[in-house]
Amino acid sequence: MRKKGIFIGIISGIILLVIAITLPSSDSEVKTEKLETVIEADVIMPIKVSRPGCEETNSCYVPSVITIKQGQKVTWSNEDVAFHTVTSGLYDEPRELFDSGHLDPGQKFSVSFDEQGTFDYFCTLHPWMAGKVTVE
Ligand SMILES: [Cu+2]
Repeated sequence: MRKKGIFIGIISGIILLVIAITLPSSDSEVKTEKLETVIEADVIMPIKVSRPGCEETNSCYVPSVITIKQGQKVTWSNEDVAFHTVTSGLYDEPRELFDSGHLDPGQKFSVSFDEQGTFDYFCTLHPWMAGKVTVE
C-alpha cells in the first residue's frame, strides 16, 4: 500500500512538471504575437499627431525618414485615433505616385518602390505631417 502511495506521488509530480513546462511556453507564444504586430509596419502615425507640434520633433510619422532598397515595400500603420493619409509629394505640391486615402485608426497602407530616389509624402488632413522615403 505504501508503494502505491509513492507511485501516485511520482505520477502527480510528473504531471505537475509537465504543466509547469507547458505554461511558460504558452506565455511566450503571446509575446511572439505582440512582437509580430510591432514589426508588421515600417512607419507608424502615432497618437495625437492630428494636432500641430509633432513636426517640431519629426515625429508625425515615425520614423519620419526611412531608407529602403530598390524594390522593397514600406508599410504604414495609423496608430492614432484620428484619420490620416499617406500621400506622395508635399502638401503644397502633391505628386500623383501614391495616396492611401483616409486611413482609419488601426488601418495599414503599403507601397512598393521600384525606382531609386527620394519620395516625400504628407497627410492631406494635417499639413504639418510630412515624411520621406529614400530608395537606394
Ligand atoms: Cu493626418
